[in-house]
Amino acid sequence: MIQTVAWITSLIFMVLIGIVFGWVALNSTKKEDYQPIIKKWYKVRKVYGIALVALMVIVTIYTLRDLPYNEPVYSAGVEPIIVDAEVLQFSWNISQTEFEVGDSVEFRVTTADVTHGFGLYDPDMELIAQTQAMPEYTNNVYITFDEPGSYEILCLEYCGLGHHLMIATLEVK
Ligand SMILES: [Cu+2]
Repeated sequence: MIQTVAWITSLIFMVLIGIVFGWVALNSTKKEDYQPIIKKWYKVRKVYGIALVALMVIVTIYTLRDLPYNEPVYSAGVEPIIVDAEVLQFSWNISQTEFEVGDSVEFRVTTADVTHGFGLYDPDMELIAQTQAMPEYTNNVYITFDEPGSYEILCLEYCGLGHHLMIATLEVK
């Protein structure tokens, strides 16, 4: 959803900028007294600048208030199932791989050797959660399974020759 909005917004702004550039190019050969035009457009620029700063402040406040992003996505009071996910070149060691729809899970991700990437994919192979698997450090990933099927965990960081073999499957019934 947010990607679609960003994509459409970018497209609209690209078209607008294109129109302005075209307009300037087409009108650049006309000889005119520029003083009144300059005055008028300086005013427009000032209003545009202030509006842009105001918009940036609002968007910044709105998007930063959810920080830190790594908060549990399930409601408060829910006891998650703790799942240890330890990585080792080139396999996953997941303490539990079968779940039920509605289960809230907290993955505790770490690695016994080099850095890996923990990427959780839903049955449509869309990435729904990810974190870094780091030596001597545990990163938590929170997820609620709301759809049955086979979920896959893939390594998102190239970690050696067997990197592509690092696939673990979770079953959600
Ligand atoms: Cu890896």
